[in-house]
Amino acid sequence: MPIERYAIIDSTLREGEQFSPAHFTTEQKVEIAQALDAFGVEYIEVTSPVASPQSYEDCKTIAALPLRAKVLTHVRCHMDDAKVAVETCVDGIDILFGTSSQLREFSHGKSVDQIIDQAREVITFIKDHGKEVRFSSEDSFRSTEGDLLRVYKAVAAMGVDRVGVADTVGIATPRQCYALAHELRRQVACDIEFHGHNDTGCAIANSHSMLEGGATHIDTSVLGIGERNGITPLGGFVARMYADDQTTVKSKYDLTQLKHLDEMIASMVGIDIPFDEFVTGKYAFHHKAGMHTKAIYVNPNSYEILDPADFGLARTINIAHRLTGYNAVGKRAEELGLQFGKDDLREITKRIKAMGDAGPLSMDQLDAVLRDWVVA
Ligand code: HCA
Ligand code: CU
Repeated sequence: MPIERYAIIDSTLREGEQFSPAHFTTEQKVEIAQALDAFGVEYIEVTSPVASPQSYEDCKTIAALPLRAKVLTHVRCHMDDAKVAVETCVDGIDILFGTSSQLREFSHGKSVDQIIDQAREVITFIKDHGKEVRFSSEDSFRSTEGDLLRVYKAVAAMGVDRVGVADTVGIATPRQCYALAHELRRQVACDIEFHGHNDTGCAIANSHSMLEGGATHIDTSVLGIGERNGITPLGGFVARMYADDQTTVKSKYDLTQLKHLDEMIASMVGIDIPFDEFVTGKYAFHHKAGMHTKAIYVNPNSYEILDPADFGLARTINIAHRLTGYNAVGKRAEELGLQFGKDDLREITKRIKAMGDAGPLSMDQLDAVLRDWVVA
């Protein structure tokens, strides 16, 4: 069954700022917010206004931009923070409290009842100011399920718009995510958000499993940037959802903006787009082995579940190497306006493979073999 109802909360301007080399100027933050809005994310989350004086100003600046996306800020579940957050004119406030035994013992030292009481005061205050409110439990997967559900049920009854599950340390598996979302879906009527770190490479799968279990909102960041190695990457998440149901994805988001977003963030934080980045990695649409290229010529869908054209990109068929095939070589000959019989083409392919065995080949070398064959 396709998942139709979901929204993206992009946190490049909050979690992404926690990426070690990230430092966005106000102008860059505005540019990022506008680019995310052009892509079509439903929400943009920005750094807490209490983080620093400039963060306060930037939060107000982003909240005042004419965007389709709703702007959220992210604060601790604390009245001091909530008071500043409502001053910034954001559409909603994401509040965070740790429920795991580690955080209860080593961080804030509060009992579950105290957490609920504190949450009540903060949630009531934010709602009285007419803002959307989400309550999230930091390090959800190392909290005992009983404590976690008690807190979620209590805040749901207080009228939060969303409860948030946070895999703060990237420890969760897709099965655990599905199970928790499924249970939560039975226990609360409000929306359910998931924020997943990628320490063991499960962030996209976990996000997808949460949606399958009944979650409604997924946190992402461009290229996945965030604390440590980051969270669910926007491009990878969108690729996953496209593979499920491309009609919905194409109607929600302008996929042709993805490359620009990835390039912009990579350049702002001073990194290259990783070679294996979803959709925008340099080789994401390269085809090489003869068996693959043969089928791709007939029907690209045979080895592509993402159509590069939908992302404003093009495929590359790499034929100059020893794994090449007769069909690919024939296609190249056609492109060069050269005609060969089957036997000749087989011989030419053999020659190319032998040359490829000796070392890497260039397209020019391959073309030269084809051209010289006519002369010979
Ligand atoms: C952190 C906070 C957070 C918050 C997630 C959320 C996390 O930096 O520890 O509000 O849902 O990963 O828990 O990013
Ligand atoms: Cu996080």
